Amino acid sequence: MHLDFQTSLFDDLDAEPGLETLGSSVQRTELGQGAWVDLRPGWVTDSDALFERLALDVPWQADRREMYDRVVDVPRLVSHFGAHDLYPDPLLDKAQDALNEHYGRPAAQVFQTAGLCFYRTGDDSVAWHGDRVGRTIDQDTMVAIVSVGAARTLSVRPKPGLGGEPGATLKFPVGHGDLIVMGGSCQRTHEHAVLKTKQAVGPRISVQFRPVWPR
Ligand SMILES: O=C(O)CCC(=O)C(=O)O
Repeated sequence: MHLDFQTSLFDDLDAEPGLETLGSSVQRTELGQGAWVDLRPGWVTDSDALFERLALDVPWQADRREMYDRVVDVPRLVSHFGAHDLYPDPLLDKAQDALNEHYGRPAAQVFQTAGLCFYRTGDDSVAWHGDRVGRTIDQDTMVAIVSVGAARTLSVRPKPGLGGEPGATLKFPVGHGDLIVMGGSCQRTHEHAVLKTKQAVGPRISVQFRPVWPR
């Protein structure tokens, strides 16, 4: 698939991306009902270079999905790497290892898959949802998301009917190497979205690390 994006928006694309520490630089926000969000701004260094590598090297797919009585385009490009797949960039292996070490995951819950989304413009989005990894098991779990490229807002709110302040939406602008981790009951009690925006925004790629869960 040909991707048209302006590399001139970014600088130092020959730099080698790396990872800062996690530790005490991770800031936790409690959401209530046992849900929380951790934020580690700027976790990936030289993240524009990682953006470019992923944009060019990942086998992006334009999916279509049944919605009511129609089949519609999924408004973003996607790619998925399962537990036995080779990740498209060695930095993703390093990031996954660092996350597993930092969060000390039990064997059944180690991060071992990566789902990637490419939001080309403000028209690309993902609607309100809780991830299946949390909906199909009644245990707490974690989804860790690394964002590169331009910042987009990841919104998180309590699920309708599950208590919490109606309209209590928290907004996390994530891009440029930021890490956000949704944990605890977050996938069961809350939902999240990257909503469309009319603002002129650059392209963003997100990498979501998840455990393997029973279907
Ligand atoms: O791009 C993101 O940060 C969120 C992606 C997401 O929620 C999903 O793919 O389920």
